[in-house]
This record gives sequence, structure tokens and C-alpha cells, in this order.
Amino acid sequence: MNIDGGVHVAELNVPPSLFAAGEEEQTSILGFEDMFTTDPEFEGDYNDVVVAVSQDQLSMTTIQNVVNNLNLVPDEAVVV
Ligand SMILES: [Ca+2]
Repeated sequence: MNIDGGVHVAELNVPPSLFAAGEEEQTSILGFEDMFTTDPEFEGDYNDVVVAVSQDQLSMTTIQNVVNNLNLVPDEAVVV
């Protein structure tokens, strides 16, 4: 990331109903953009890379719900 180019990451607000019980409180969904904010093609939707950060492993139900809600490409979802 180049901080001189503007904000490249934001915490995404997704509906709490997407999370399995107990997972929402411990999870942050971060979205990254791959362009400078000053680039004419900057979208600002922070969906180029999306990372879920959680203390515990998330259920596949939650991951699938978030992927679907954000219209991400499911084949590119990686669970670490
Ligand atoms: Ca984008």
C-alpha cells in the first residue's frame, strides 16, 4: 500500500444476519482497493481483495453469505 495515494482499505459493513451465531462480534471484514484514490478509474467499493479477520475459524455458511452479499467471485475465496 502507498499511503500517499489515499485510503486503500476500509472495514466493510455487512448485515449481522450473514454471520452464524457468535461470529459477528469477533469478526472484521476488510476490503482493499488496488488503485490510488486519485486515479480516474478508482471505484471506491473496496472489493478487490476482501479479508475476514476473526479470532476463531469462521463457518463456511458465514463465508458463503459474505461472498454472496459482496458479489465476490466464489472461486477466489480462500480460507486460511
Ligand atoms: Ca474495486
